[in-house]
Amino acid sequence: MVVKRPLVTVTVALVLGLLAAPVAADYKPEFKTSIVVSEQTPWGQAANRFATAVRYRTQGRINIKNYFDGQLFADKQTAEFPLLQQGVADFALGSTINWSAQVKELNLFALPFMFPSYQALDAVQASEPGRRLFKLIEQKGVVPIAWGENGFRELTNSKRPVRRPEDLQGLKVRVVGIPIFVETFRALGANPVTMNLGEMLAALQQGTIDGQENPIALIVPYRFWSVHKYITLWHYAVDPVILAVSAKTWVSLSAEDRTIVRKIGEEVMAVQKKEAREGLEGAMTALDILQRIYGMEGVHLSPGDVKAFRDKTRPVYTKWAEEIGADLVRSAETIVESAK
Ligand code: X2X
Repeated sequence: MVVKRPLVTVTVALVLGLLAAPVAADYKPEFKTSIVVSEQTPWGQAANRFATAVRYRTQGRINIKNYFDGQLFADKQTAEFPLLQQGVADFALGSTINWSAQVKELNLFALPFMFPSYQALDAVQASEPGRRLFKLIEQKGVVPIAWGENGFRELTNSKRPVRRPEDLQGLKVRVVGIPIFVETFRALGANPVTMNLGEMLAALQQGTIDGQENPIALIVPYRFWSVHKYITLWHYAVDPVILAVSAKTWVSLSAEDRTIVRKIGEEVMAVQKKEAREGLEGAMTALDILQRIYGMEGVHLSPGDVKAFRDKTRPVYTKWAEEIGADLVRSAETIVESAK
């Protein structure tokens, strides 16, 4: 009898374990992924790869449908994160800008002129600040899987080449509706207007705004070149993308499926990051294409030019470093310094 008891316990546990693991029939027929941008962007393509690979590797147990162009949140991009918290969206490939409305520490990436290079960004994401940000997201009911990228945000406009803060004077520039961007553009003398992406695309066609700021990777799919002749390469903010899953969805998956999803997510986002940087390192072929094929005029800033923008926006940086958390910002600054 004494010998048999552990065996019985193991058997019961096994049976319970098997019963507890969800099987295909337990899952809902459709898992939703939220994406603010269109299918033609590097994020959009990554979302398609993720959905296809997850469906294939789970033998159809997890059937993901992608909702592009902010369909799940009706273009109100700062409302994407709550959808993940509620489980209305199961997954998202979301911009840290849009999620900073709920996770204020994500404003780290929007601090003006904080990140000088991809190396500095990668180093911050891979070490303590990056891990802390993932933990903060997780504490809010969303499980981050991997970092991806929209890119360094550059300025385009229809009026004139922008090389100095004075050139921005009075320019009506669309920004995403987060306070740090509004304050940064005001500090530079521009006239920032907040709009969601869909509204901005309409406004660009109607000519009601003079400028906008987005990474080069979005300029071709969104045809910004057809309305804005000038682009200033100033890397004033960076825009990581995070692939994440609602904690509600996560706990509903079997351990086996969670492992599959995590692995595919990491693989897909590593490729996505590479693609988002394609043609942007070294020789800047992406800019060549914008200039030669699409007729844009690029303004490269010298270190002295960047300093003028940096100096003007310093009060915004200082204020937001406090909001984000002095410790987190200091830790990121130290890593940036040594990774430059
Ligand atoms: O709305 C934008 O500018 C975009 C697509 O870059 C973001 O979602 C932050």
